[in-house]
Amino acid sequence: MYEEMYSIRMRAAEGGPHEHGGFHISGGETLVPKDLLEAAAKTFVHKALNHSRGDADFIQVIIEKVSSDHLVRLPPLSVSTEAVNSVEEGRHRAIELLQNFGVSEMAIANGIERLQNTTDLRGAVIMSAVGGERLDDRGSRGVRATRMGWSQEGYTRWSALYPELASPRVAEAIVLATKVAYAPFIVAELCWSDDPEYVTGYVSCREKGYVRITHLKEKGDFSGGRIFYVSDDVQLDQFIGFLEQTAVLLV
Ligand code: WAQ
Ligand code: MG
Repeated sequence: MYEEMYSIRMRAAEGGPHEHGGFHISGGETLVPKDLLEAAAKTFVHKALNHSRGDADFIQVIIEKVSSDHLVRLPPLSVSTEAVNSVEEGRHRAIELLQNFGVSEMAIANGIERLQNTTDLRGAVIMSAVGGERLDDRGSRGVRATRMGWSQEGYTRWSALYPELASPRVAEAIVLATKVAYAPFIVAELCWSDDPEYVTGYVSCREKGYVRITHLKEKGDFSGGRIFYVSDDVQLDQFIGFLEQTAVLLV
């Protein structure tokens, strides 16, 4: 049978915990077997303490065992990269792609505007892919997908296929985008990092895969986040329950 897996997640803030007004610095989550748990915790603490968004003074790491009967195994989304020369061109491309993925013009405009004007979002904003209104009530906490990671074999295979992409940042983003793409009611996702030095973002959906766009914001900009576009028949408790509770391993 499969090994027991552990979910590990981290969040870090400066100026106290997020819920007491601390500024969001960094977060992360993965799913690992017991023998890799200590190394994963160390990696997350290192990530929190060495971050371009600031100097964390609150770091929380939570570890939970995941029952292996509840583990869903998924293949990673296919990856492509669109090289663009400016933020304007990148956003234009994001708009075209998201329209093609089934998101309305209004919802795309609202999503981009939301990310552009947000510098302190910990999770994702859930937005109607039709009307473009925000559907969750989580404020700057947002909705975080958790309990997901790579299997060791899966990551080895994937990183051999895409050696130029094999960084922790891209690997984590592929896990997240893949889990989200398999959620019930999802239409598409839009993301760019809130880290000021990282300007590549992506749009994704199950059918068309993970499409990287090399400029979605200017260097030095602290704005960023994620928009999960959902269909209008969404049952939010089911959608959020999948993101937070269902354990997903990429193979
Ligand atoms: N669930 C939901 N939203 C999340 C999660 C999560 N587990 N983790 C992060 N977010 C949201 C949150 O609003 C963050 O502020 C925002 O996403 C950005 O997170 O080259 O580095 O970890 O292919 O800064 C994408 C492109 C990089 C990678 C994304 O995001 C590539 C990135 P960050
Ligand atoms: Mg970040």
